[in-house]
Order: sequence, then C-alpha cells, then structure tokens
Amino acid sequence: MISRRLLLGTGALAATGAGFALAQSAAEQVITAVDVHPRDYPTVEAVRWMGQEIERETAGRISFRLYPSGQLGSETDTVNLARFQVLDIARVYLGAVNNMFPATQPLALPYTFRDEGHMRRVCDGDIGRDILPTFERRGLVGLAFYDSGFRSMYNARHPIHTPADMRDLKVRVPRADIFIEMLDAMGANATPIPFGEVFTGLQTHLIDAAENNWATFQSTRQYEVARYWSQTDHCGAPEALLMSKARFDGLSSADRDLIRAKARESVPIMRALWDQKQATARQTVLDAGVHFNQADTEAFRRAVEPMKRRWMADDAIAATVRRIDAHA
Ligand code: BDP
Repeated sequence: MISRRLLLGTGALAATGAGFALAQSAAEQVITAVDVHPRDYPTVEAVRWMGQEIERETAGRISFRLYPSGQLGSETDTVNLARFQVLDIARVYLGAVNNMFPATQPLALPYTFRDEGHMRRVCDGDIGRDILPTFERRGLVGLAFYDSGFRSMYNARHPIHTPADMRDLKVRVPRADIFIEMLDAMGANATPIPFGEVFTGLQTHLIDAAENNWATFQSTRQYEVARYWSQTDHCGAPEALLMSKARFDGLSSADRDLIRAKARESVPIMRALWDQKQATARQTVLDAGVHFNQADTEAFRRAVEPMKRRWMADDAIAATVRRIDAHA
C-alpha cells in the first residue's frame, strides 16, 4: 500500500505527477524502478531487460515501469522511498548509501579492489553474498551488484598528477562520509552535492572538479565543462540494485524467486553493456579533446592510507577488507 501521506510528502513525486501513476501501479502488479541515469545507460538497460523477462515469464501479470534520469529524486531520496514502499526498485551507487548500510563500507573505501575482475569476483562470491542480505535490516532487499568501473578525477583547471595538485580544488563528492574523508585526505575541499547538480556546478564554477567513471563523465556531458581527466582509479565501489522489502515480501514465493533469479541473470547482461559503454565513452571523451593524464596512483594511495586505517579501526570493516585482499 502506498499511503497518501508518503506520496504527498515526496516533492519529487508530486512535481512529476508520477505519484498518481505509482499509486495505480501497485494494484496492477507494476514494479516501479528508478535510476539517476538516462534510459540508454547500462544499469537502466539491465533493469529493463529484467522487467521484460519477468513480464514474459508471468504472461504480463507482472511488468516493470522505469523512471530513469533521476525523475524521482536523488539516490538518498529514492532509497528511502523504496524503504517505505512508495516505489519498488532503486538502482543506486553504493558509495551514496554506505552511511546507512555499514556492511557496504569496505567496498567503498579507496583502493580496495585490484582491478575490475577482482571487484566482480568479490561481488559474485561469498563476500557479496554476505553483504546483500544486510540491506534487509533497513527495509530493502539487496538483489544484485552492478558494475561501476573505477572512479578518477576530472576538473576544469589543470592536470592532476599528485595530491599536491588537488590543493584548494572544490571537488564534488556523493553525500557519504567515506567520500568526504577520502577527498579531504587527498588535499581537496570535498563538496557533497547531488548528482543531478554536478554539470551546472562545474559550469558555474560552484565546484572545480568531480570524480566518477568514464561512462558517467560522458553520459552527463560533464566532459564539456571539465576538460582535464586524471586517472587516479581511487574507488571501485559497485552499484546496488535494491528492492522495497515490504513490496518484495508481499509477493508470492514463486514471484520472489523469479525476481531474484532475473536480477542475478541481469548481472552478466549489465556487464557486457558496461564493457562496451566504458570503451565508447572513453573514446568519445578523448575525441572531444579532453586532456588525459595518468596520475601517480601510489601517491594517492599513500595520501588516503591514514583515513583508510581510521575506518579499519572498526573490526567488522577491517575483517571484510582483509577478506577482499585475500580474495583471488
Ligand atoms: C555514478 C553512479 C550513480 C551515482 C553517481 C554519483 O552510477 O549512481 O549517482 O555516480 O557520483 O557512477 O553520484
């Protein structure tokens, strides 16, 4: 059930008029899914694939309705909307939700993964399987991890080689303590602002820099206003596909199994799309004349070491980081 109070309380829903559609959809077994990315982004396409499969398997009894491009608000908003069953599925960046879900913090710490293969194996293996159920403590079902590549630095001023080049740069970060501390440790001035405001922030010089992966840098067109990409590869946190636990628990056990199975199957679909998107995004950006440089990643790793050690004073975080290190 979607309460009127919750719907009215969410400005984004009221503003788009989507609240009414969502209220209707509950009765019709329509599963609503949101994403901040546009409709052709790999995460959105993977969820669309999942919805089509479920619709086919249930002969149309259950279908998905997608709300891409951040239509229903920021990731912090949509996670809460899903917890209270105002919407059903939120695909969000793990970096943005780890204040609320401490078990995910080790995945968002800097330089946790050796490479993309390592990240995928960790998420697919027992570490990923241990973390996903922890979303249930706060009203969500963790369905899957998706790829997000590695994040690097981009800015409108100059190439960044070492943390010394970050001094006084206002760098936008997702609203999460790990990110704020990470960028501060690198010598920057970490500025948490919502994803949807980064382009304008760079354009109007409210911020000087941001950090993200190639696919996002390209699809948001931020490369048009930040002309220096410096490869730091500082964070390999994945994306998370989360479902409202209340909605999930209200489904039959066969439907629950189907949703879990299709979410799992959507992971390799997403990854194939991701590999393609990452390569084409990088090429598009370089062709558009963005200056590329390889940063001194060892210097960045050293700069964040004390901050990482502080987080690892927590035994649970330290244990997971050690398991990740030891993972093939
Ligand atoms: C992108 C994630 C997206 C986040 C965004 C951010 O795919 O979910 O909202 O980063 O930095 O890579 O906020």
